[in-house]
Amino acid sequence: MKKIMVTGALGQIGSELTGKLRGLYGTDQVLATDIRVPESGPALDGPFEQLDVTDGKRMHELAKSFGADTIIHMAALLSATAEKNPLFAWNLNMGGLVNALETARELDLQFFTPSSIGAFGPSTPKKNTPQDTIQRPTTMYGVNKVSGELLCDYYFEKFGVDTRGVRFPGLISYVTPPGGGTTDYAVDIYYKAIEEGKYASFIAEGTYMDMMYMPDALQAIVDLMEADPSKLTHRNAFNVTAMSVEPSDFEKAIRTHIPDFQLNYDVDPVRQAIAESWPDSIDPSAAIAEWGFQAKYDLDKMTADMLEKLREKLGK
Ligand code: VAH
Repeated sequence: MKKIMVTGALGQIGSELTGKLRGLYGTDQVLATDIRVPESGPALDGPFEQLDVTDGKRMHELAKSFGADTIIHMAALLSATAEKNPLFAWNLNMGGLVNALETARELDLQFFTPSSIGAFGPSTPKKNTPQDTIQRPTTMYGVNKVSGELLCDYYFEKFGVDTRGVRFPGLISYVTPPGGGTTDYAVDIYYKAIEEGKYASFIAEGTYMDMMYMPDALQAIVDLMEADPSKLTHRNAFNVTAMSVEPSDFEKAIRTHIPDFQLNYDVDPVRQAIAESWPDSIDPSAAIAEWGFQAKYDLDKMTADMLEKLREKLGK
């Protein structure tokens, strides 16, 4: 991985991943692309091109002219947004993925795209969900993720494309507010704790989901992509997680910094139903064994860092 093209580089993961990759491999070694064109911001600190990932021809041309040896495909609609417009989500999520896989095949690129705990469904074992288990998701996002996992394995087996991926849990970050996710309550809660001292969660108390702090997610992508391929039994996609938490766990952690913080509930039935269809906790042992996955942030360490960084960002 030396010359990397990133799609979805203005998204929640892509925006921070671009900066991390440029720090590791060199600013001019990372081409950031997104359908939006920023007027300013870190994406413009290095090569940037506008790209709609449903335009396969342009994607191929950009990767070729940049001289990429790797494509990291991050552009996709998240779970709640996808449920509002499922056919559009299918066309964007799957059309973009096929274009990225075809670009990787045609130009012999290493390939990464994330799957998600959303790739599991109600019939999946909910606790300590195994790496290999039943996957019958009940959301369009989940259907996209399972289809994507299978397609990425197919491109590895059939065409020898070096595809790799992880099943991300909910990701928490202070840089780019997420949009359209079911786990976004876990980001919103920190902003509102600082701004208002209270938060009404759209996910019900007692609803466990896996979560991870963004620095651990970014390191997982780099570690997997740099891993010795002979050690990989799995490829698409490894379970990774740092914690299994529910809203009141965040309340307790935030109160150690903001004692008067109040958590209330205003449950969104759509996102609650999505959350209830996902595992409570997943088993990351394959990622640990095959490429040394290791999360460094637990809930308390993440909370301290999130609140510190958000206070700086919000000027509070
Ligand atoms: C979502 N943040 O909520 C994403 C993620 C596991 C959740 O896929 O849709």
